[in-house]
Order: sequence, then structure tokens, then C-alpha cells
Amino acid sequence: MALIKQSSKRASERPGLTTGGLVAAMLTAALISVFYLAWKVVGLPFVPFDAFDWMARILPGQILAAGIDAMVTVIRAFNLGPTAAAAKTAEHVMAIAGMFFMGLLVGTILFSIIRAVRGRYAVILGLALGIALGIPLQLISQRVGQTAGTGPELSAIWVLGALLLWGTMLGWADQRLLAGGSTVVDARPAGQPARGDTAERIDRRHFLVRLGGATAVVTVIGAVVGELSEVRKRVSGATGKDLLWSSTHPLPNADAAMKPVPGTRPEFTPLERLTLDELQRFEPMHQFITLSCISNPVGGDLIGTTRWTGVSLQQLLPSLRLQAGATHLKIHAADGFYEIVSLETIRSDERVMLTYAWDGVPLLPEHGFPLRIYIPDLYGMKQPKWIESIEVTDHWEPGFWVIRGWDKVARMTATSVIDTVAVDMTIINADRRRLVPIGGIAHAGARGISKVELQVDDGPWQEAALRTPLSRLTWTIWRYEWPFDHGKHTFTVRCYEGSGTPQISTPSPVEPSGATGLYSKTEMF
Ligand SMILES: Nc1nc2c(c(=O)[nH]1)N[C@H]1C(S)=C(S)[C@@H](COP(=O)(O)O)O[C@H]1N2
Ligand SMILES: [Mo]
Repeated sequence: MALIKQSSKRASERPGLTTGGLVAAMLTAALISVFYLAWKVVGLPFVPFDAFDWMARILPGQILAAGIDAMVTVIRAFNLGPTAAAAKTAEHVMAIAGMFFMGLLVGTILFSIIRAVRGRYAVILGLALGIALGIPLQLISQRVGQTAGTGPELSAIWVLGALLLWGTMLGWADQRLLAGGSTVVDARPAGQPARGDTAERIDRRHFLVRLGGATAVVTVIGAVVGELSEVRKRVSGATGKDLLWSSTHPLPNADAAMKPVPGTRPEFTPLERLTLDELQRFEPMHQFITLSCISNPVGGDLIGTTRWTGVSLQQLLPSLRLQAGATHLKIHAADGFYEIVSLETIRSDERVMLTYAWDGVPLLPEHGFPLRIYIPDLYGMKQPKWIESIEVTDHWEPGFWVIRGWDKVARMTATSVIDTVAVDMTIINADRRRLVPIGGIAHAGARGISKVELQVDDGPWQEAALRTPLSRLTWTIWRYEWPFDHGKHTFTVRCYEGSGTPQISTPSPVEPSGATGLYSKTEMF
């Protein structure tokens, strides 16, 4: 009885879980910041982004789609700016927060274990935690390879080493906290009274403050210096050759006993025997193109138009020396994304294009440098950026997003949007009527737009004027002059494809085949 009482009293003197959590939070923040600094300055892997990317890839398609959908909805609801950029920022915030909370959680668990064993083996336990996390994180980061600009060995040593240090520091700090003033107690001259609770608590607080100060300095320096340093773009300056899958992987039969007779055609026929330079020696093709993301809701901004420059794949085919039986190309991207294009599509449509420039300049890193494909009429999910290699195959297979539940074909649906009801641009016509110009876009993939109509409240559908589009592959700008009327009005737009087919007016969500439904806008005048 007395024993139990005594031990429970002692337990109450020891620091609580919050203290353990605080230590874990401080050390994890410092760890993330150091990773960030090393990434920005020398190109070592940034583990939070790699881990987040990996999570996104292994997550079931449904959950991933729901997540993306929720993100787009929130960004639009709160008007957080251009969706694509806001979504990137949101992903980065989630990745860093995810790593932080993981560190906080496991660090707190470690603390409670060390507390339960009264601080014994604290450093060893911390080290073990560092290993237990470091090995999988190192493998994940290696596998995803989204952030590293350094070689695999150096990256691996760095990730593992950083986590070992983090774990060891955690263990040591937990031990130091749980020991209270033990170091001072040991040093006291024999016969002096043991220090009381208060002294221990003060000592503990001093330690926490010092640790907090040190980790805060590391965190701030990492974040600031990392931010200020030159942003290293993983792919910048790389040529097509550096990114070839075949230049970094042995072929599966590399060890086969039978060797081809010298003079036999190459067994593996990679498209990018062609380097980017060589590709650029082909006759360039320029096309004005509107590309939409399948996650773009009706009226969203995940759609854009620019001038694409590249080489028609049809024109490249002869130089690929395809074997008989080849039916598809499997396009692999540097981020693990891949899609399949049939040779039939390429042979029947010269507009399918390997693209290396947008608006006359090499693709920006975020838009697919060094190379991306264009396939008319299809959503972005079928069109890999950052092409690393192109494999010739004899069968169709579902691509990256198709496996995750999205449409096999992913043809861009017809859509029309009202961008503006320009009340401040009123026109007075010959009959002295006040006309308000209303304008926007209509788009139906590569199928063209033949007509756009506008409806005000429950009135009749009125035909809008169409502007000649930039090309048959882009959206069409329309305008309509509305006889102004005070009060609250709802404007609805609909379009017709080139063939006369009306756009689908029944609303459907973006998943799995792209949004449909009419766009409406209500305004008060
Ligand atoms: N390698 C790779 N290519 C990709 C993707 C990707 O995640 N990885 N996303 C696709 C999707 S879903 C879209 S909408 C477009 C977006 O292209 P953009 O960023 O240039 O607008 O790229 C496509 N190509
Ligand atoms: Mo997309």
C-alpha cells in the first residue's frame, strides 16, 4: 500500500505528456527546417514533400479524388486565387503539417515510453525511433525522388542521418527532463539535503527554455536562409538524355546468357534516343491549344490557352523503327505518372505532339520541362508532362489516373462560362436603349463551338456573337449585349459543339468523367 502511494506521488512530480509533446514539436520543427535549408541550398531531398507525394500515390483513387475535390471547392469558396497555384500551396502546407504532426505524435509516444521506464535507455530508444522512421522515409524519398537533386547515396545518408540525430536528440532531451535536476544532485557535496520539487521544476523549465531557444534559432535560420537561397530546379539545365529511364535502369534481361549477334537491331527502342536537341531539329509544329483539367468544375479556372510548340509524333514515327506488333506508346514521366497512347491515334491525328515550348520559350519546370505530350480533345490527365521515356508496347493498359477511378477516355466535355456582366461598360444603341455587354468563353475540346446562347431569368435563349477562335483547338470567346433592366437577374449560358450537339445541361461532378451542367450567375443592379 505504502509503495503504491509513494510511486504515484513520484509520478506526479514527473513532467506530463504536454512537456514531451512540446519537446517533440520543437525538435521536429527544427528537423523540417534543416531539411528545407539543405534542399534549397544543395538540393538534398525534402522529405515532407516526397512523403506527401508517396501518400498521394498509394492512396485509393476515391479518397484522392475526394481530397482534390474538397481542396478545389475550398479554394473557390474562399476565393483563394488561381486554383492551380492555391492547390500547390495547400499541398505544401499539408505535407509540412503532416510531417510535423507525425513527429509530434511519435515523439510524444517515445516520451511516454521513456517516462514509463523511468528514463532508462532513453538515448537508445530515441536512436531506435530515428532508425524506425529514417529507413522507410529514406526509401520513400528515394523512390519518389521528387525533390532530390543529389545522388542516391548522399541523399540516403542525409535522410537517415538527420532522422537518427533527431531521434537521439529526442531521447536525450526526454531523459534530461525526466531526470529533473539529477546532474546537479549528483554534483552536490555529500551530506547536503536533496533538492526539492521546486528546484527540479525550475531546472526543467530552464532546460526547456534553452532547448526551445536553440530549436527556434535552427528553425528560423533554416526557413529564412532556405527561402533566400537560389531556388534549385531539379530539372533545369537537364537535357532529355539525363532523364531517360533507360540511362538509369538496367534492362530486365541484362544478364541473359544468349547475347544478340552484333548487328542485330537494338532490342529496346527508346524514343529518346532522340535528345531534346535532336527533337528540336525536326520541323516544329505550332498550335494554339486550350487544355483543361478534369478536376475543373463548371466555371473553374483550371483551364488555359497558349501556343504550344513541338514535333508531331506522326512525323517522328518513321524514325522510331517500331517492331511489328507495336500498338501503343507508354509514356513515363519523372514523377511516376504515366499514360498510354495508341499508335492508331497518332497515325490518324497529326496534331498529337511532343511539346517542348510554350509561348515560344522552353516549358517552365512546373509545366513539364523538358517535354510534354499533347493529345487533342482529351483532359490533362491523359497528357504527361516531364516525359522521361517512351516505351513501345503491344497492348493498351489503364494509365495513372484511370487506375485511380477516372474516365478511360477522358474526353473534354463541352462547357461555357460567363466571365463578366459589364455594367460599367454600358452601350447606348440607336434606339437610346442601354445595353450591357456580357461575355465569356465556350469550349468543347477539339470539336469546336458552333453556337452560344444566353438566357436571362426564365426568358428565351438568345444567341451570342462568337469571336473567331485562335485555332480549332481553343476555346471561343463570345459576347452578348443585354438590354439593361434594374433588379436582380440570373444569367445562364449554354453552347453547342461544332457538330451542333448541345452541351450537357444535367449537372455532374468532376469525377469520374469531367464536370457537366450549365453555368449561371446572379447579379443585382
Ligand atoms: N507527369 C505528369 N504529367 C501530368 C500530370 C502529373 O501529375 N504528372 N498531371 C496532368 C494533369 S491532371 C493536368 S490537368 C495537366 C496540367 O498541366 P499544367 O500544369 O501545365 O496546367 O498535366 C497533366 N500531366
Ligand atoms: Mo488534371
